[in-house]
Amino acid sequence: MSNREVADLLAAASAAYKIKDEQKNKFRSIAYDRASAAIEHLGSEVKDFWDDGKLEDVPGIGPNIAKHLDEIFKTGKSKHFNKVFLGVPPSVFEFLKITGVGPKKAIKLAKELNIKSSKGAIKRLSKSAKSGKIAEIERFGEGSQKVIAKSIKEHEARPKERMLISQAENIARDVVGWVSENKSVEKIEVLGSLRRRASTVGDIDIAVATKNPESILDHFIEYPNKTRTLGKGPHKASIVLPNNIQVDLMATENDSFGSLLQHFTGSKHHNIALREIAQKKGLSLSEYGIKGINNLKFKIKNFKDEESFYKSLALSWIPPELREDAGEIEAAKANKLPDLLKLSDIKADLQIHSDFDIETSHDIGDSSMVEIAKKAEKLGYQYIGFTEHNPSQRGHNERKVIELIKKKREAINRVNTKIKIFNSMEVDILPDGKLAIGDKALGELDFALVSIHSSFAQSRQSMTARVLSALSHPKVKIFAHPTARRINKREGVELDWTKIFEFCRENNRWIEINAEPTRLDLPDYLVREAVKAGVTLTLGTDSHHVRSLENMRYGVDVARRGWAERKDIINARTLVEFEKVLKGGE
Ligand code: DGT
Ligand code: CA
Ligand code: CA
Ligand code: ZN
Repeated sequence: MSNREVADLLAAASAAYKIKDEQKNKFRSIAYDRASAAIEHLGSEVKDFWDDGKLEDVPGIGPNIAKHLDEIFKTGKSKHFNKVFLGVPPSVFEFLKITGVGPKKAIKLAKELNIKSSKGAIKRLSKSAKSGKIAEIERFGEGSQKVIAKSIKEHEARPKERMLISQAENIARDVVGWVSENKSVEKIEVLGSLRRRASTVGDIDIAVATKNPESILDHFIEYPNKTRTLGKGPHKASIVLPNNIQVDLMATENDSFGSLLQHFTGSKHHNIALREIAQKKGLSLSEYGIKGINNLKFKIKNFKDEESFYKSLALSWIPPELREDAGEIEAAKANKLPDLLKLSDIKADLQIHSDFDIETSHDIGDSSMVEIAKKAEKLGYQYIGFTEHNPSQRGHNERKVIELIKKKREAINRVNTKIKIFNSMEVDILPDGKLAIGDKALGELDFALVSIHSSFAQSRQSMTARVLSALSHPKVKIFAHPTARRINKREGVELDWTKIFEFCRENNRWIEINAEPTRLDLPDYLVREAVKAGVTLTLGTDSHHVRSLENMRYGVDVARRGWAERKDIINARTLVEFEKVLKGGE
């Protein structure tokens, strides 16, 4: 069960309590809401806490809720929750997804409109709004019906899947280009999760500084690729693009642009935490600035830039990647923010597949060693590793594998380049933890990457043993795309990260942040844990084409979101330093 699913379950339980007896269940439902928010907000998987027997360490989860979750994780079912939901029509939990519909309204809608099943519940609700049936319900009226109809439209417009950061970037670039054609744009920035460089993006948020918001918004909603306009007010408009991708645009005067930037960069949780700090100082925060809560004479304070905004709350400026309310505010207060890794720190790409025919059963790259080396020089790298997949097991005995590795080394030697090229290989971790090539063949490599490409569904325990066994070979230095997730396609494997991290730290193995936008693996929240555990990481683009070497920046984004500094990254070291570590010195 993912954090999202657990959080939804707890929120649904809270709603069910409210529906049954709000007065009597007041504190229960507060506890469930709190636990739901805590889990939604949690940096790591709640199931991992459970695996370690530490559910109660999650702030917001008390012994009672922990007991009920334990039953669910153990058996997949829960008597307790079944009882809580008993008598509440399943449609209610669908209705709760509509903005502005709380538990009371949801149950009333279900009863009065006689919609009980969750299947098609929202479609039927939408029909009722259209035929005027919602307005007829006591205490709803025309106004309420209109609001619900609008919220349903927004709900249905939401994309089913979140965008990859690379897709969101491309779309945002095009919209920014269009909006910038308007002469009254003074500044324009992309905000929200895209500015925080999150690995996936729900919708795109853009802010414009201008003296003429109206002209900007009028121009924005004429964006040629839009399918429809969701709404337009004096300072904000939203449009929808193909595939239900939403773009929000906010426009404001230049002298309050800093407040706007800060507010719509989020995250929501970061902003909520800041608001609490402001409240303690008797101030209130909004996208327009800061003002006194009880003092009407205290004029709203605008901020031209974010530095002055954060300074007014006695905080140092916080890099957007860290704004998740995961300790960054405390660190900013104490002036102890990390000195985050930068793209310019990267001196190598340690996962690249060239077109050298290694006779693998997996895919090979499209670009030649020469093209790739040239590109790497352009990127300012000092060294790279060619990491084609191992030769297929069928038809290659060890002697043949060794021949191929030697042939590849000769090909590398023929490349005329200033940079150092390592003869490496991405070797499959077989289901039993053995490697797909033998010891002697491994001995021919400068170092090996290992990764999981099959049997993803093993239990946490056997998967952990499998990976540790693979990492034990002395030539193996890198654990590549360690969760093996494919964003929106495949969940990651289950591993005991504490054990993996400990092994890697003790034995000088490096965990990869795979920079391919469909992977971004290790995920940011695990990067944070790895860094805390003192593990050294490596960045690789997993390029199969020379142009993908540019994807390194997405890996840097993930590293930064995981609070990684230059010292945490092996390929941020110079070639001399890297070779020293490779030979076993540190
Ligand atoms: P996304 O679009 O799901 O990838 O994530 P965001 O973070 O871009 O979220 P979005 O587009 O809903 O809102 C952009 C920012 O606006 C968000 O990060 C913080 C701010 N914001 C939105 N809703 C709220 C809210 O209810 N309270 C506060 N304090 N801030 C909000
Ligand atoms: Ca957004
Ligand atoms: Ca938005
Ligand atoms: Zn791979």
